[in-house]
Amino acid sequence: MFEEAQYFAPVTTDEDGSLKVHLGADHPGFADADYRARRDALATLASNWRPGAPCPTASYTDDEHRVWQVVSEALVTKHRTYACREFLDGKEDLALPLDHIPQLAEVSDWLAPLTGYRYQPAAGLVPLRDFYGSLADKAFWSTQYVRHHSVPLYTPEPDVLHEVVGHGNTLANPRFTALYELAGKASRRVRTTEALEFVSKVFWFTLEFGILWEGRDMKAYGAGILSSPGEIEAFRGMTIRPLDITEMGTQLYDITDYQNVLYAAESFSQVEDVVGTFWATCTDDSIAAVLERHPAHA
Ligand code: TIH
Ligand code: FE2
Repeated sequence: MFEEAQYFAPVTTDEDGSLKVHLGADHPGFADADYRARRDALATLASNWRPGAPCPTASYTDDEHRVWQVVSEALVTKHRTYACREFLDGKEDLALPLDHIPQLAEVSDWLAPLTGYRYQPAAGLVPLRDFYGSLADKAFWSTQYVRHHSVPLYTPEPDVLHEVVGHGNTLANPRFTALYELAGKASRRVRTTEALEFVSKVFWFTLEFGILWEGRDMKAYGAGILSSPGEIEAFRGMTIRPLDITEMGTQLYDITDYQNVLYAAESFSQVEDVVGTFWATCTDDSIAAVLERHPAHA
C-alpha cells in the first residue's frame, strides 16, 4: 500500500491508552526487550500530544545519545564532501549538537528565527494527507525514537536522526522551506489519491532522495541520503537520470534499501524551477492527464 511508502511499524493502543509498536521479526530491535519498551514509551508520549502544545520531552538514555553521536560525527566530513551548499548553509545556522539528541521542541525554537518551521511528534505512520498538508502550515511531523544501535549507518525507518539531521538542516534554509511549503500546498490542492501519490513520489525523489550538480561535483540534497552515513557514500554509484517530473511521479521504488535510481538536477535553481513550479501549479486534472499517457507503476 502506498501509505507505507515510508517504512513504519504498525502501532496499536492498549486498554490503558498506552501504545504498542509492532516491530517485524526482521527488525534489528525485534529481540531487544529494552529497545521495544523504548519504542512503546516514545509512541505513547507522542500520542498524548495535542496540536498547539510544544513537543513533549523525550528523556533519552545514554545509549540513545551515543547512537546520535556516532551518526552525527560520521556525517561531519561526509556532509562537507557530499551535501549541497544550501544544506551546509542550513546546517551552519541550525548548529545541531553532535554529542546528544536535541529535543524536538528545542529544534523548533532554533528553526523559528530561521524559517518558522516547527516539529510535531508522530507516534507512527502519519497519513499522507496529514503529513504533506501540515507542510503548508510550516509544521513537520516527526518521529522521536532512535534507530537500533546495531544499524547506525542505515535504517529503512525514519527516526529522529533522519528527521532532525536529514530534514532539520534543510528546514533551516528558506530556499528549501519554500519547496516544502509548495509541496504542502500542492497536497492540499489535489483531491484524488492518484494525484496525491504523484505529488508524494516527486517529494520522495527530490526532498528525500534528490541529488544535484554543483559544477562537476555531484551532491545530495535529499534528507534520506543526508541522514545515512551508509547511503551517502553510495549514491554516486547509482543509476542517475535527469530530473523529470513524469518519471519521478510514476517511478516504483523499494523503501527497504539504498535507492538505486536517482534523479539529478543541474543545480538547486533547477529544482526550484522544475519541481517548485510543478508543485505550485499541479492539479488533479494536470496530473490525471500525465497519468493517462504514463500509467504509474503501482
Ligand atoms: N534511510 C534513512 C537513514 O538511514 O537515515 C532513513 C529514511 C529516509 C527515508 C525514509 S527512511
Ligand atoms: Fe523523510
